[in-house]
Amino acid sequence: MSDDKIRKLIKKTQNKEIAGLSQLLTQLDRHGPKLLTHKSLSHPPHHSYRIGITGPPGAGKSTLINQLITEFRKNNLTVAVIAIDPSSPFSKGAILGDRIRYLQHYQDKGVFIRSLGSRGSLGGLCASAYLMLRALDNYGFDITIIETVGVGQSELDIVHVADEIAVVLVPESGDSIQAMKAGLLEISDLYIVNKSDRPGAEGFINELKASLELGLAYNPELKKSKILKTTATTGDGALELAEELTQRKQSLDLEKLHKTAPRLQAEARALLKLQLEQNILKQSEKIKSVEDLINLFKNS
Ligand SMILES: Nc1nc2c(ncn2[C@@H]2O[C@H](COP(=O)(O)OP(=O)(O)OP(=O)(O)O)[C@@H](O)[C@H]2O)c(=O)[nH]1
Ligand SMILES: [Mg+2]
Repeated sequence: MSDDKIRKLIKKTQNKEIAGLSQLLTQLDRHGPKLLTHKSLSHPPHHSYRIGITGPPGAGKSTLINQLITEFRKNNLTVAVIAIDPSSPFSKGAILGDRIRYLQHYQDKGVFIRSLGSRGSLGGLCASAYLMLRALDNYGFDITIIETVGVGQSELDIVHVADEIAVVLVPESGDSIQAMKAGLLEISDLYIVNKSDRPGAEGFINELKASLELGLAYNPELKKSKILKTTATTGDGALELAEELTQRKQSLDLEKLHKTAPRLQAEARALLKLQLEQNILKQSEKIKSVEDLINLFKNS
């Protein structure tokens, strides 16, 4: 696609045409980081408040995000959601499940929802996610929510993308210990104890508080994070969560934050990995015989 056509898509996106945004995302997926030469993509005109929602599988992240969207929309804030699915055989089901979960918002022009596979990203967030964030900033969403499954070190790149990170936990035995192991406690700005309709919620919150205090005693550099209680299925606690997040936004300089070196470096890593993977694929496809294979490495 010519530069001129890309410029037109960017213009459409900035005019808040969803069709333009969708086409721009397709082009970003096709042409990748090359398109960063377009000034609107390298220096977006707007900076969306990026909220990372992470936590163990099945903690209720998507259900909670659905409720959060409702709360933000009441205040006329526009919301984009990027749900990053780990590339498991189940992820297709998860995407379908999310479609159903978010159904009530699909007709709403102020809401944009996309699921992304984390496939091919060698851990960490994929290149598409970073490019998508730049496109969303051109559209001018007030808020972008990024859902990731916090299952291990490889997912912790969320820390270089989100302005605020909420870790969702549930009152099931060992969950806080699991979170600690996965490194979630180090990155969390806010804890959400979801499924608080379940027995043991209060006990779990006390346990979590104790773990956090213990963690702080060992490492005073850890953030002092607030704990909020929600029941995503009924929406209990969603208003308080939305208010807390909106309030935190006030003190942030989003543009400055989005341009800090660690953020740009994480983006560079993802984009470089993508290029490398494409290169590997291109070279490997040329191999048709053992001789080709030998020749490939003769000079290395
Ligand atoms: N009892 C109860 N169930 C809940 C609550 N929140 C979510 N659930 C249920 O928990 C299940 C998982 O919810 P999801 O929102 O898909 O969880 P998730 O964290 O997005 O899951 P993955 O994206 O697959 O990691 C669903 O069956 C929800 O209906 C809650 O507050 N209470
Ligand atoms: Mg989910």
